[in-house]
Amino acid sequence: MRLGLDIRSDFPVLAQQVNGKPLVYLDSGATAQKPRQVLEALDAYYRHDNANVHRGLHALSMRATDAYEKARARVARFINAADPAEIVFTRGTTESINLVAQTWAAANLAPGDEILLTEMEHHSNLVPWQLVAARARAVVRYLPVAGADAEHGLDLDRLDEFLTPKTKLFAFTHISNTLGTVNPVAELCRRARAVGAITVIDAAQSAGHEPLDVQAIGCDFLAFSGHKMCGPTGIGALYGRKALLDAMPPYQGGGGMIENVEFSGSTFKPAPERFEAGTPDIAGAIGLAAACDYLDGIGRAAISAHDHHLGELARAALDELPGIRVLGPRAGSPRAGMVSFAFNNIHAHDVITVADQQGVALRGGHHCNMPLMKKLGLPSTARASFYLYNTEEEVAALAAALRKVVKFFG
Ligand code: 7TS
Repeated sequence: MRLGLDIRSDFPVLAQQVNGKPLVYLDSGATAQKPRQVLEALDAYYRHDNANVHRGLHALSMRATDAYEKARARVARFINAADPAEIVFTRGTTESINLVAQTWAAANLAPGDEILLTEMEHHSNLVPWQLVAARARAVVRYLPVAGADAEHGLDLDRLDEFLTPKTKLFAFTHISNTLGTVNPVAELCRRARAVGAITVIDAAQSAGHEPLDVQAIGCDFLAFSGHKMCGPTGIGALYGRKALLDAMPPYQGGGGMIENVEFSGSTFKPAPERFEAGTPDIAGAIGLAAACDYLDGIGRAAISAHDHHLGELARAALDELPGIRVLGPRAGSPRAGMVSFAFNNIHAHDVITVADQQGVALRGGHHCNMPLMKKLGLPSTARASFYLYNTEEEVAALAAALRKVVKFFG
């Protein structure tokens, strides 16, 4: 199976015109489109099996419970977790990271302890740590991104300066949603282990794009969102090593997470139920499992190669344009399937509006990376992000749309 054109018929939303032009959807970094296999799984669940889980003994409830727990096992397999109980269903990356911050970090941080992040973190892997650090009087430090004209990778030469025995937790993104940088996650986990720090990987941009094996990577926690990997919105997962999850206090209280409740107090189930208070997103979990099946049916190594190829092509095409600054790794260095760029004297919002008139969907703004954008001296950038359904022709359409931008404003 060839990616790009050959699989576009799986994605009904792509077969439309926008502003009189064929839709060129280059915003999968924000959210990915959904194949009919995922839409059908959602529809079938609601049509035939809808019931609450873990509660009823009737046939539909048992079917729903079985499908929900099978979805957990499917997600575990997707990232090669040793045990399905290491998968907590959440609303997505943001909630997964907040869960670790509110539970593991709150219970384990003492005044003066350090949390290490990097300068390329999305706000959802930054603000939760600031909140918990303020409460615990812990210190947040940031591993720098190498200077503006360098490769836009992490400054690994300085890692020893930042990752020390004071570091209790090191949280970092696998792929930067602004720069497209791919970080060496296994190496970062190994270095963190050497100083006794817990690791949290933000896999929002990588889970649906790269082969992921949490055991080989050696992380303690890993967070991702279903909607960025062809699954539904409102569902995601937190992977956590079982021993760590079982030692963490609950996140939210409610039905489904308790063992026994007295007026005087309650006891809690082990992980993962302990962290899933209330009725979960049952359909979402089933849809996420269908997305895992879909992506693994194609193969994430093939998806990754396809994305990277389009990212490289886009970078080369953009480099030809006058007055443009392209962020991220230089040609030849690992680059995920996305390119952020800024024109001198043309605001990103104008770029996106003109591109939209050509049917090309881009994202613009600070990409929830405000501190990084300030460091780079840019108020905003435009970003094209690619996925398995995009084609080389769409890279050409992007370049053509941007030539129009330059002509119009230049
Ligand atoms: N981490 C990274 C690296 C991300 O790119 C995003 C979302 C998140 C965390 C948060 O994921 P959520 O599903 O919990 O919202 N990034 C983007 C983006 O680049 N454009 O829109 C959302």
